[in-house]
Amino acid sequence: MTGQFYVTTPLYYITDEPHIGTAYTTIVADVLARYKRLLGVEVFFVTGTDEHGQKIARAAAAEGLKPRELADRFAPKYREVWQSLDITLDYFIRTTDPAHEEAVQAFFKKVIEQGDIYKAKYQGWYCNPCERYVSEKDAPDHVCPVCRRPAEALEEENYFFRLSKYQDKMLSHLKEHPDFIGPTSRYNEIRNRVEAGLEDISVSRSAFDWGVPMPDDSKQSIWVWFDALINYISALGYPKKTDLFEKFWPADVHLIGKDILWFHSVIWPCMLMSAGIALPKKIYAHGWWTMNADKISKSKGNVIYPRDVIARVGVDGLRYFMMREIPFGLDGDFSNNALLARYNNELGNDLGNLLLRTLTMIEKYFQGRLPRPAMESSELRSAVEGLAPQIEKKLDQYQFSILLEKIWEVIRKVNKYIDQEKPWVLAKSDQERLKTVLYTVAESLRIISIYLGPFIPESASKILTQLGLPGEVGAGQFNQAVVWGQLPDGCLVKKGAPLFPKIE
Ligand code: ME8
Repeated sequence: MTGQFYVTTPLYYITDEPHIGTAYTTIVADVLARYKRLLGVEVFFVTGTDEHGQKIARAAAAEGLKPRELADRFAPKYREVWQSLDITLDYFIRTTDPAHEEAVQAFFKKVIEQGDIYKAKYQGWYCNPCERYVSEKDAPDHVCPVCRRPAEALEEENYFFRLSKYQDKMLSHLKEHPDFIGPTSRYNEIRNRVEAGLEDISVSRSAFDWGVPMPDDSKQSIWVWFDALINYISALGYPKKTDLFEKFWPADVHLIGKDILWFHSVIWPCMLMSAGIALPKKIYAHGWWTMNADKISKSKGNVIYPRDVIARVGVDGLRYFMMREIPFGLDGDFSNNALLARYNNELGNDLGNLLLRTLTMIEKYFQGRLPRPAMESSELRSAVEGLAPQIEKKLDQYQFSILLEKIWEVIRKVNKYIDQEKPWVLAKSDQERLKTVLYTVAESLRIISIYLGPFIPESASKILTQLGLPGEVGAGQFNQAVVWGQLPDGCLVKKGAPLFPKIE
């Protein structure tokens, strides 16, 4: 193993089961985690559920349930859906886990010890769906600047966190680490806001008790965001000095949606500075999946559930579409036409049919046993080999859609090679050349399926088994597995059902 990689998703609110928006962040994290493991990096991948706060308390009351009952209904749904999407998470955390609640209190005590907590009156506005305080300055119209819903008037005696104390330190950190926030447009946005000044924030609520109690004041509960952010270290065992913590903190990347960037890129780092803990290396904020330009979210009533998409295009159809359709960082529409076009054309025609026709020819011309010709180089071989060094680079730049585009350029080259070489003509005229051509195609497919494994794991594994190989490439095996020429002589292929049957 070389190196470590700690990747997290937000902890999702348990007011509903996962939808394609929350699935998106989780799939991206999974793609990264799978690639890093293949490259021999030791990975810790954490996701989970955010279960405290007024939003959950109200959602539970609306259903005649206790908040805990609502949480217990939906938290297992998250696990189930992640499993159905082939998510290879290492740890699932719930903010109601006793160990997490203890970690929150321990962290809060540390911040108190630094003199960073004081009691004062909060008089202002609060957005319940976002669980955020909305200041008069940011929203003179009292409409939440993020979700555009009316905020509620709030007047409470609360505990405040001295965010303002960390303004200079935060700004220096941003200046010294231009890669701290991605994409760059978001970095600039946050830097401008920090330059404009940080104000202290209320970090407790007194109006309801569904939260972690404040140390030494059980009438107040800790604000749900202050509580939930701490998961990124409690998942590693904080406040205990565990091996996991030593190994994986600071996190390599917190993957989030752009709606919650401020919490992650300013509030969380300032909390960590106060507690004397190192800052995460990177926060990457992606865009929103929209429907007719409206953000997909439960409260907008335009939710799409993964299972409904899976029923049509399969798990890999969904994973591929989400990773390919929009450049990471930007918004994009989840359109049915685009989904079907990518499924039928790219997965079905370009890749699925390529496998099918290759195996059909190997069965027809060589009774299914692919002979290995003398190794020769070709333009196609160079194109396939040329992708390998780009993978890590594009991943580290979060350019998933560009990477897939590049892989597809090569897949199209394989198809073109077959059309140009015409194995059906060679079968009558040149057996030696036929061997070389079919081996070149099959070997290209083998290597391409390894490149695609993290994106479409089930299908990639099926390609390998249909080529007569073990379906898995082990951790750390990537560089060795993509070396050209490893399909053995006489390899017995096993044609299966089409990988991506056409959808009308
Ligand atoms: O914000 N498009 O939880 P949440 C893309 N509990 N991504 C989307 C999306 C969409 N339409 N809708 C949701 C919370 N997401 C807090 C987080 S973390 C310590 C606490 C994704 O259930 C995106 O990653 O509202 C967004 O940041 C997250 O779901 C919000 O999930």
